[in-house]
Order: sequence, then structure tokens, then C-alpha cells
Amino acid sequence: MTKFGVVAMIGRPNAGKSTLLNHLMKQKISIVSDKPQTTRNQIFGILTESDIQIVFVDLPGFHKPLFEMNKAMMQNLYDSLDSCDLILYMLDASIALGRGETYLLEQLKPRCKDVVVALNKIDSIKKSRVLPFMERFAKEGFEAVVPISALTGTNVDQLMDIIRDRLPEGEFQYSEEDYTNISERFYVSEIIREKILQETRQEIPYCTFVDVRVLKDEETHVEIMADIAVERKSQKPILVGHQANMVKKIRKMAEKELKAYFEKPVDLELFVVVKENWRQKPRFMDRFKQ
Ligand SMILES: Nc1nc2c(ncn2[C@@H]2O[C@H](COP(=O)(O)OP(=O)(O)OP(=O)(O)O)[C@@H](O)[C@H]2O)c(=O)[nH]1
Ligand SMILES: [Mg+2]
Repeated sequence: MTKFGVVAMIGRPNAGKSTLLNHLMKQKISIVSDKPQTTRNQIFGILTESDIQIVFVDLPGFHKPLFEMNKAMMQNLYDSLDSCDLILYMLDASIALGRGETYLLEQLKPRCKDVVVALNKIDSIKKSRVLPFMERFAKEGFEAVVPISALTGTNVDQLMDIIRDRLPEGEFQYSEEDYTNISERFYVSEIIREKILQETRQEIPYCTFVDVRVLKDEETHVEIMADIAVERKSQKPILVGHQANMVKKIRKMAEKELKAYFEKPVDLELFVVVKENWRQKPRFMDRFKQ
């Protein structure tokens, strides 16, 4: 008999959920950055082994939503919590439990039997700091608590054994070739957004979205045209930069990574456009509803 299960990856922004997804899938599926609220959608990594298929659902970090966009992001998280077989609750063990973390912990407590806790980033802390976390979670009723490093892979095998153990019997729901739910076009837009997150500061990483308008995969090269939307006119020159240096840098970095992905040269054109207050407008929200 085979096993099949959906694992929702829940945690505060920056906990390392997307880093772990990529590690588990042995390839980049979800973008990563040192800024909170990097992931905005439900991103599946479908892992098929001989007798088990696991759908890891990478999700936006749990936060208080202030804009319509953030409400849509949080809806993804709640939808996933409702429909998953197991919750993988990840937290950054290199920082103390803050108010947001304890709030999330309280939300998950009633379902603690369905939760596996991964205390992440243990590569960056002293061993003696892990034990108090373990004790705290055990006291709260969470039975499976594993200290890991998503970055180096420490204890990830042990975490996987616990996950495999706890998933129900069932038929595979995806073909063995399927490894994600996201389209190539979406992936390209995310790679561009990742470079924006890396290179820009303050509100710019949060007030942008990327729309890939043209994606032509030709025999010799790939042609891409994408809009980067900001919310206000005043943000446009910041993103474009002095002598267009910022947008050029973002383009070069994205081109380099996409060249490796497509295994051929990539010709990327970026256009910075203004979509007034888009984060508050319902007509822009469809892109976050998945
Ligand atoms: N030292 C260390 N850093 C890590 C580890 N896992 C993730 N990080 C770093 O933490 C930051 C956030 O990682 P992400 O994977 O983007 O976090 P996330 O939980 O997906 O964040 P959101 O998408 O914003 O919810 C990045 O700078 C990662 O490189 C880890 O095990 N150790
Ligand atoms: Mg993420």
C-alpha cells in the first residue's frame, strides 16, 4: 500500500520555509530572501518516492494583514491549514519567541497532534539554546519537535522520517513527473522578484509585483518582457536607479539565473510601471489566490 499526504509549511515570515522546500526538492522551486514576506502564494513541491508521495505546500509567513494583498496571502495559509494532512510548523530558533510567534503557537495548539515542529537555523546557534525550545514545545503538547538546519540539511532526514511516518495511506494524486504546481511564467516572475528583494530596501520590496508579459522559448535563446509594478510615482525612480543602474542590476542577476534554468541565453527586458495602490485593490488580488 502506498502513502499520500499534503504537508502545509506554516511559520512566521523568514523562518526558512522556502529554504527547506528547496532543500527537500533538491532544486529551487520557491524564492528565498532575508526580507520577511517573500513568499506570497501556495507553492507545491511534490516529492515522489517509491511508496510515498508528499506534497509540501510552501506558504506565506503568518502575519497580521494590513493590505488586501496580505489578506489574500493569509487566506492561502488558512485554506492550506484546512485541507492538509499534516502541519510542518517551522520557526527560527536563533531568535527568542516574540509575540507573533506565541500567537501562532496558540493557534496551532488545538491541532498539536497534527503538527511536526521544526526548530530551524540551528547552524547559527549554540546547542544549549535548543533544549529550552524543545522543553517549551513539549510542555505545550507538541510531540514531534526536531531541531534542523534547512540551510545545511542537518537533521532533515530525521524530520522526513517523522513526516513519512505520520502521513496516511493513499493513492498517489500526481504523476511521477509532476514536481510543482507553478507555471514557468510564474517561476520567471518570482526569480525577477527575488532579485528586487535582494537589491532594494525599505518599502520597495513589498510594494512591487512582477508581470511577465512575453515569454518566448526559442531554439537558441529565451525572450522575456516583464513589467515591475510599484505603487506610487515616487517609487519608480528608486527602482530604476541612477542612470538606470538598479533596474540594470536586477536584469543582469535575473538573466544569469534564468540562463542556468533554461540552459540557453536569456534576453530580459524590464519595464517599471506604476499601479497606484495596487496592494489595496481587489482587481489585483487574483494573482495571490492560489
Ligand atoms: N543560518 C540559517 N539561515 C537560514 C536557514 N534557513 C533559512 N535561512 C535564511 O533565512 C532567510 C529566510 O529564508 P526563507 O526560506 O526565505 O524564509 P521563509 O520562511 O520562506 O520566509 P517568508 O517567505 O517570508 O515567509 C534567508 O536569508 C535564508 O537564507 C538555516 O537553516 N540557517
Ligand atoms: Mg518563503
